[in-house]
Amino acid sequence: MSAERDAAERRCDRLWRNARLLTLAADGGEPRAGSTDRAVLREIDDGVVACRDGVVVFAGPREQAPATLDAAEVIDCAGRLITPGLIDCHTHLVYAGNRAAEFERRLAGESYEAIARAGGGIVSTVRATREASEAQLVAEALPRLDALIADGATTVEIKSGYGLALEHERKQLSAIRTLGQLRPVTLRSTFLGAHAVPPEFHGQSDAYVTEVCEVMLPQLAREGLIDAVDAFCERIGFSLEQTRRVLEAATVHGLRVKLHAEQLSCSHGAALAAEYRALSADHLEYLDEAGTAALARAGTTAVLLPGAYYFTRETHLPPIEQLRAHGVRIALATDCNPGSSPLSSLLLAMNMGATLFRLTVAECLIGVTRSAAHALGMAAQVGTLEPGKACDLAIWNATHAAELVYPIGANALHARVWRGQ
Ligand code: DI6
Ligand code: FE
Repeated sequence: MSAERDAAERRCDRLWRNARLLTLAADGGEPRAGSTDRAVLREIDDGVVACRDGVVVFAGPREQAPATLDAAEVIDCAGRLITPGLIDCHTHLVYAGNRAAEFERRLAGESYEAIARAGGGIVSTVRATREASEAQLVAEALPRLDALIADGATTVEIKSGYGLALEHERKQLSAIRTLGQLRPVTLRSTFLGAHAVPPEFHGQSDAYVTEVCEVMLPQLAREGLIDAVDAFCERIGFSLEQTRRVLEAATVHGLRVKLHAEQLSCSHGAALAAEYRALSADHLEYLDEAGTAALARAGTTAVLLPGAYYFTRETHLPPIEQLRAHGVRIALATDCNPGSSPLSSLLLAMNMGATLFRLTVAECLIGVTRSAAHALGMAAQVGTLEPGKACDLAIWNATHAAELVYPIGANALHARVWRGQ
């Protein structure tokens, strides 16, 4: 190959210079390792990021950049902070209607669980979602997705679970695929057929689980609409045995699993999730030590959802110290949904993670990037600024990570880059 041609091929599409980088590269270690946030976040004062074909080819200190590094477009960041694009690894943002009336009932004293038992809650959103067309679902979801994008999200997971019948689950999952074509963002769809028992199966939850496992899951998997499978293991959701059937069916179809576990009670879902090598176990307010140890052994990520904790006025904290002590990877997400967490800001989720759960700044930032990527099985593609990963960046009007976490309702995003654009 001629030197000229070699140089042309090496030329990058775009290069960001004069930036403070938080690469979050995994060799910085986990935030609980006792080192400073600066070391854990792999902070670089005078950094450069270079991108070719949507992929990072260099991210590091200017003085270590190859002398030949050159790009068609060079962007001066004027000292701004660059982090990996943010990842929301747990949302239910495709649904119709809202639950403002239920919110008012809760203000008057009814609990989230009592309303669900009385036929409200998730099932009321199921009614509205079944009545909506796919186009309506897309139109209602877009402002929520746009809000996440506006504060730096470049990857978002979205669950089904408000259709609870083949055609309606398909409509929700297909709306997720459509959203991914409408916006510059990477979307992952999770099938949550076992979210609640639909009215037509009232009193026959086992029969509904059979429908989920033997009809809905196989068919929707064949149609290529499912990236992972989730279930709500809870006394108002599905029992441990029913949940096991769902995780088993997913595994048989070659799909990775996630689980809503120990949100309202210790139902031992986390240990079950670990048994199925789940990507994540989510919520975890009532997680016990045996469940924590199981997550650690399985390498399952703990996804904490402070928006739901806040909005349902939960008072039982997830066992943060125990998760740290066992070395469980911690991610943070919005849980964006109409009933327990009408939150569409990862910046606010980080602030709540710090104020409500006492997570450190590094834990919060890693929680919405590197660990969130693990929770989606995407750690090889996104979540840190390293060569070979997608060039998904968030560029902030800020100089230190804490400036992203401490404000309430402010958005310091200067620019967002998805796949180099
Ligand atoms: N746990 C939650 O917090 C959401 N789903 C779940 O399993 C709530 C969904 C809703 O209330 O609509
Ligand atoms: Fe959820």
